[in-house]
Parts: sequence; C-alpha cells; structure tokens
Amino acid sequence: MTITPENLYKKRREFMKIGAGALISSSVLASKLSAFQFTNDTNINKLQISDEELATNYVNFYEFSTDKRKAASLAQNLNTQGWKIDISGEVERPLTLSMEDILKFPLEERIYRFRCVETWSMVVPWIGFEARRLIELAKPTSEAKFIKFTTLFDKNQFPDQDALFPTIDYPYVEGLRMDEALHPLTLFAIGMYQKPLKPQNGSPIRLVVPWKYGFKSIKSIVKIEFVKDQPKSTWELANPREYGFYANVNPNVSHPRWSQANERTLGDFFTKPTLMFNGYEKEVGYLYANMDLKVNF
Ligand SMILES: Nc1nc2c(c(=O)[nH]1)N[C@H]1C(S)=C(S)[C@@H](COP(=O)(O)O)O[C@H]1N2
Ligand SMILES: [Mo]
Repeated sequence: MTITPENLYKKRREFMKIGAGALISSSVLASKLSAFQFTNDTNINKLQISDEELATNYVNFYEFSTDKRKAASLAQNLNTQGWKIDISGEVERPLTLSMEDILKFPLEERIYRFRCVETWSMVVPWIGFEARRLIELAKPTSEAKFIKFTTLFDKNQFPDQDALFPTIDYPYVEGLRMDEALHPLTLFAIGMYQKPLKPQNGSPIRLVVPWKYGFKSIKSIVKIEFVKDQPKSTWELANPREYGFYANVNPNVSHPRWSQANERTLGDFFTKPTLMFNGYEKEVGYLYANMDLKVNF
C-alpha cells in the first residue's frame, strides 16, 4: 500500500490518541521493520557490498569518540526511546514526527557507495526513504532555500559533548541546498543490512547523501529546519579551509592534508581511483553545472 501524506496524518492522529508514538523500543522497531515491505535495490551497478562487521564497527561518531571502534562500542548505550524529529522553519506545516510516523514512509533498500574524506570508502545496503517525501509533507515555502539538520544534544549520552574540551562544536549540524535535498538519491536511512540502524551508524534515523563526503551524512537527527540562508555546518565551522559546505566527492580537488584522488574500500588491500561525485555524476552533475567546484568545494 502506498502511504500518502493524508494517510500519515490520519495514522498519526490515531497514535497520538493512544499515545503509542511515545514509547517504541528498538526491538519493536526491529519487528516493525521486518513486517514492513521494502523495495529491494537490484544493484544494477553490481557494487560489492562491504562486510557488515566493518561497516558497523569502523565508524565516525565523534559524540562518542574519535576512535572508530571505541565509538562503536560506546554507542551501544544510546537511548532512542520516544525519539522525535522536529520539523520547522520556512514551512507551511511544522511537524513533529515520531519513529512510528517515520516508518510510514515508503521504505526502499538502496545500495550506495559511501566515501569518507579520510579516503576510506564502503558500499552499504541502506534501508530508508527519499528525503523529498518528508520535505513534501512539511510543505516548504518559497523562502526555504536550504535545509539544516541537527543531531541530538545530550551530555548524559554522548561523552564528547560532556568533555571539558569537546573535539568539535555540538550539536553536530549539517545542511543541504533545497535542490540537493530534493534529489531522489538523498535518503533518510533508518536501517542497513536489512536491519534497523545500529546506534553507532546513527540510529534511529540519519541522512545519506551518496555523492558527498561522509561527514554530510549526519547521524541521529532530532531537528530539521527549512531556512533562507546557507547554514554553517559543523565541519565548516571547525575548519573552513578543509571542509566546505558542498563537500562533493571530487578526485580533482585535494583536501589540504591529503589527496582525494584515490580511496581504499574497507576490506580491500589496494586503493582505487575515486570517481567524480562518487560515481553519481550522471545523476547529480546538473546540480552544479554553473559552479566552480574548486571554489565551492
Ligand atoms: N552526528 C554525527 N554525524 C556524523 C558524524 C559524527 O561524528 N557525528 N561523522 C560523519 C562522518 S565523518 C562520516 S564518514 C559518517 C560515517 O558514517 P558511518 O560511521 O555510519 O560509516 O558519518 C557522519 N555523520
Ligand atoms: Mo568522514
């Protein structure tokens, strides 16, 4: 069955009446997910899917730790009960969605390349829905030119947020131009490897933008704001010379400290050339047709 916005609204009201949206454990989510039909990706690009153990234990989640494996183990305590996403700003319809609501969007599996600016990469079978579905629901006004995403801020849960000298400014913030966010490749992921997202990969819901460096794919989102002006993202604020707002994967534009020409896919011994827009040039190239990608990096 296709879920229309009206459907979602009706369901949401029912949930609110019985108050069921407030309490949803990850096991409930897991059984929901298995009960949900999702469209399978046929993997037309014949990408070799990364080992699940690597993709779920070699992670970047600075709120927990800058050490990848440590972050994965510390994340096990992340409490996502009663998780809600607040949607506001330049919209006709500000909304608060529970995970129950979120699971009403048409779920799909998408097998995407994923490339971190640190030059490692992987291929992940995500489960999620196109970001544009959620955007359409909120009905952005003509003033909405960008979207700003924010990760949970909770010092009781994230050791680095509670540190005397946090590694970066929190909460973690990211942004997309409206047309980037509306692009059908842009996903909100709620699962990977046919299971709900592990906490270390950004449960219960994260962004996935496969043609951009991994840091754009913000984890554990609690807030989505539609804004007039280009938001400053966390990494841009931390070091504007090293991390641009666009962060499109580009083998021809080096990061000041390392070349982006090659990458090493998790599990591989040898490196391989990095592809323009991470291999999605045909799909997304038009978004940047009139831009100097060396300036707008
Ligand atoms: N909130 C938050 N989101 C984040 C990060 C982070 O530290 N905090 N790291 C980013 C970086 S640098 C990368 S490469 C990807 C890593 O996703 P993965 O750990 O699921 O592979 O998440 C991105 N999203
Ligand atoms: Mo990254």
